Amino acid sequence: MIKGLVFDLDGVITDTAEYHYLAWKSLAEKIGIEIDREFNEQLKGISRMESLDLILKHGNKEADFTEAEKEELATQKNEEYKEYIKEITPADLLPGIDKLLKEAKEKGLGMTLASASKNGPAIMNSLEIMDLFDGIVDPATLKAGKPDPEIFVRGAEMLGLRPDECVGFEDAEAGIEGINGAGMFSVGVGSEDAMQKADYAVTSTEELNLDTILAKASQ
Ligand code: B16
Ligand code: MG
Repeated sequence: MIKGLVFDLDGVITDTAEYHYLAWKSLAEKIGIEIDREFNEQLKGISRMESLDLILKHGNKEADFTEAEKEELATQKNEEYKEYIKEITPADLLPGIDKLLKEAKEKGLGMTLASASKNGPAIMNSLEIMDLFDGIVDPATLKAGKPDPEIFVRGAEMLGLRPDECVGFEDAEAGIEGINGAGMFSVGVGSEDAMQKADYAVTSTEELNLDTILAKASQ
């Protein structure tokens, strides 16, 4: 029986994925690297430093920066990103998410956040949904990021549940792999192509219906 929901943040609860893209694009331009939306798909769900490494590789500049310089570049990106997320309000919840979270709460389901983002708590507060959640997995405490299942296993543990008693929501391929690896039922939000490995997939958050999801996960 499903007793808990474990959520990704960027691209599922709110569209900060677009802000990450804009901030990385402007950072990449400063160091002479061009990135586009297709390339950006790979950056979804992975940590800030791993994202920077992929961008440097993409521009054949992996050997051009010291660790300290890379830290500085990642900080610059995060400063720009933080300017974008300052403006977030509850109106930035993706369509259907408010309803889904409230219905889940009414049904007594536990809910945790499994986001790779260190900005997760600030964003959850701006969205005013923190009181619906039972906890946030701190990504700084993980041994391995997505696609490793660890963050999802920890999200279930926080609820005192086994992964197979939870449903995980993701918009990134790396995230779906993590949910599946945890032995949790995976719900994907995104293109059919990107969400191929999801147990159940929709193209937009608007289509997420709690009863349908619970029925599919219990089959
Ligand atoms: P930050 P999610 C992830 O969040 C993003 O998808 C990914 O693009 C980003 O690099 C990562 O968070 C780290 O974010 O720089 O704010 O710590 O999709 O796991 O909610
Ligand atoms: Mg995401």
